[in-house]
Amino acid sequence: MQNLEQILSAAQSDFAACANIADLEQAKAKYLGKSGALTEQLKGLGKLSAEERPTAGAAINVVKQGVEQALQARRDAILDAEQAQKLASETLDVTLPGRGRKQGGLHPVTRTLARIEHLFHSIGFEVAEGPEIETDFYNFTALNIPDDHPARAMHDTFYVDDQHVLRTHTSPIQVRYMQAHVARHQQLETMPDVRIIAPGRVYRVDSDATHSPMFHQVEGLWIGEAVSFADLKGVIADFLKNFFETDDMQVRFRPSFFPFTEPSAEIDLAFTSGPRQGKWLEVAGCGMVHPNVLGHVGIDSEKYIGFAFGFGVERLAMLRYGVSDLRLFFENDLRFLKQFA
Ligand code: 2NL
Repeated sequence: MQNLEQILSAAQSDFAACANIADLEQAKAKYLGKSGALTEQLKGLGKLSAEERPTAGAAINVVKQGVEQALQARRDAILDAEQAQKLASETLDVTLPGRGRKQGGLHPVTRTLARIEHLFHSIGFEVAEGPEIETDFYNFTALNIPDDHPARAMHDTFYVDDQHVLRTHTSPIQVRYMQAHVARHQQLETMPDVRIIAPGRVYRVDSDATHSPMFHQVEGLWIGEAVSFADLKGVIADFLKNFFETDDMQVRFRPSFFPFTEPSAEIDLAFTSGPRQGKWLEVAGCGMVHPNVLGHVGIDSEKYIGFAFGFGVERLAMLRYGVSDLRLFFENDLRFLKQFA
């Protein structure tokens, strides 16, 4: 029979040599398992006489308790060490200063769009939207732009396929709106005015210091039974003075040509005070909607008349914020963009 003292000290040194719980469970089986050293000792009791048995049994139990104690102590030590290592590797220094909250901001073109929409909305214009991929009909034909017009040529227009283009202006939004408006009110004797602006991205094959292949436009449209060029002048002058926050401004309408308006004009403004005083700046195009355009959407041009205009949003943003290069809007340099946040 193996010496009980030896079993205890062997167990203690075996347990001490275990570095993790799995090893420890293996070592435990050597002593307390089904054929472990102590289990064998207990089995051996049967061979002893009735007088010897109690003393021997008690001695085995003392050692068994010692082994279990050593096992639990080692188990606790291993778990403590694992916990300590985990804490050390996941150190969190709660005394570090906070990183702060980074505040985002709106792009200057987005801010300008919002400002334009707000101002027109305040005088009763609805904001309309439409697809950026348009059909040839909505982008050109409905706008009285003939098949051989240079704007249709490959070098100006991004073609998606034979019949689809990336819209070159936001006019198709207005064409779609007028069609739907006519359909909505066709059973009525007289239809309500169309009074909308059409903001959005537009695309042209053009890229240099003053042209970007994608830019933004806001077009506007007012159709009714007696909408005149005088109304156009009033709406535009009022808008420009509010947009630039000054009454010190002259606005002039310079004769021009567009296929979709007749007569047509370029809109120029000049500040009459401040550093930019006296210099005429071109800001938009406009005119009375061409009868052929009204005809394409089923509006009787003998009964209804109105005006349309188109602004370049980047152009307005450059003038309002004093930005000298269009490309700054598209490079996304945060040093530039942060100035508008
Ligand atoms: C420009 C010129 C303009 C329009 C846009 C328009 C829209 C419809 C009917 C008639 Cl649905 N006209 N839009 C009219 C005149 C000028 O924009 O140079 N914009 C930057």
